[in-house]
Amino acid sequence: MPAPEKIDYTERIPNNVDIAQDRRLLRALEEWQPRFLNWWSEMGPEGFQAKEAYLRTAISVDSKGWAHFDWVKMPEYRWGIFLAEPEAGRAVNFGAHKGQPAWQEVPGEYRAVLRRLIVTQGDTEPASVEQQRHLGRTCPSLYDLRNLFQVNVEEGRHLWAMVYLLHAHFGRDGREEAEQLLQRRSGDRDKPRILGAFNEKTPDWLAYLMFTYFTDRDGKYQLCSLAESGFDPLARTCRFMLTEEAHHMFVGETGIGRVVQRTCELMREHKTSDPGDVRKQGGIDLPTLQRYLNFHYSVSLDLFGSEVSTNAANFYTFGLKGRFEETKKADDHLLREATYPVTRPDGERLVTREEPALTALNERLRDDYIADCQRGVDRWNQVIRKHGIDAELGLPHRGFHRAIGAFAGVHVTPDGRMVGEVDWKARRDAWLPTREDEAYVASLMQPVVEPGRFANWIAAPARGVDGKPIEFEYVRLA
Ligand code: BYC
Repeated sequence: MPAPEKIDYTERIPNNVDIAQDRRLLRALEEWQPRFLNWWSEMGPEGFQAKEAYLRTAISVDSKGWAHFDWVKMPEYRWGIFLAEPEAGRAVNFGAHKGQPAWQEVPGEYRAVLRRLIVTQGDTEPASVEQQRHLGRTCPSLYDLRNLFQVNVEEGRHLWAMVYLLHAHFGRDGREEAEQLLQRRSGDRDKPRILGAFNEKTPDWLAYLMFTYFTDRDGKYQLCSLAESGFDPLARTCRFMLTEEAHHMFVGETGIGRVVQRTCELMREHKTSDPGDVRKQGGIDLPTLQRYLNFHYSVSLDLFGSEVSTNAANFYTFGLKGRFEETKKADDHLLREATYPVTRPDGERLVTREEPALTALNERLRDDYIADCQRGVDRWNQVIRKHGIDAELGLPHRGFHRAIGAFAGVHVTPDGRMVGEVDWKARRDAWLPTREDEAYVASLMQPVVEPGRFANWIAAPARGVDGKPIEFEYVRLA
């Protein structure tokens, strides 16, 4: 039997949970595997399945060097099942079962709720691969192409992570849900993905970089909350997924940073602050960047659910989904008496009121997320300042362009004023990407595949991957 932190690659399905011991589970997963591969060949990166990419694979789940880099054709990537090491004596750390030993099996009374949470999480993973499948054809460099493929194979692995839980712990229902995860399609009218942002298009690389910054960051906060779960297999799965998620957000933060840098270089070189001039030079002007940011941030805010949610209160009280850094918080971890401030529209105004902390848990997580988003924006603004340019990017108000929760159906400006339909329509194009912006950005999406070269609209990264030079041939296209 392998040491728990080691991953066994001699198995058909690499894993560190000794699935071979459970014949039924092994058989179920081995039946699902070819269906996953069919889905991957149909919906995974278009046009690159036979190419070798320099990708990282997990070899061990301990903190020291879990990654191994090698040349891989994506369909041969060793997708598998990796859970973080078990924590001896782990307990349920919050909610009504606080203090009881963490569950190794699904508590019968929470079966349906837990399944729903796992399915919702699982559904986002293949969705993002579907959204990004066409991007390879317009990559700004081989470095970026490689990072895209790394993100895609890891989202595929995250699907495996949730499918393992469904198969191992939810019997026949779980197997049916695992099948449905391969049947739904991002943006499909009849069989859409579950959450809003995962049915939006990712039409170009700017949208993709915004997605990896803002939407993958929702992933981080949701996974952190699920990593606190009293259902131990879910907690351990999410803890390992978070190590992979960090790379996706790195791609977004440094990617947008490089776009900002290139824009500033063009502005300086051509002594201009006129967006039209930046476009003439083939760059992405700051107002367009701000509009893309506004869109991706607002659809990602929606992913946290309603401000006041009894679902969220139940997830917490049942011990299934905690707060961000639950165990670091110094309170009773029950939240029966506590309150939390929530801002919502009330008539013509936005009003902040104390709400029961339990029902305000989605909003609290959204607040943690907003503070984290701001940190990256601050870093992008430093790049702008370093170029001596008097401009700033900013996060719009939380109520801006929302479709879920209390702000759905009202209009809030980026600076947080409630306005009517007429004002909204008159200003919409200043705040959200227009058809014309999208057409312009699309016109920039010409593939650059010569090692070490980058499209004109994005700067080179500070360093390459795995200590390799920037001009390394990260994907072998020949
Ligand atoms: N779109 O009480 P409410 C990631 C539904 S991203 C459509 O407001 P609740 C990744 C909701 O399902 C992280 N529907 O919300 C990133 C509910 O329906 P039911 C993904 C929505 O339940 C990049 C109803 O509205 N993980 O990993 O407290 C690349 C009322 O719900 C939306 C998770 O989301 C929406 N935006 O919270 C790859 C974690 N929002 O049940 C991957 C698991 C709400 O009444 N999911 N609804 O039919 C959850 O924790 C919760 O389901 C949510 C919603 C936070 C999403």
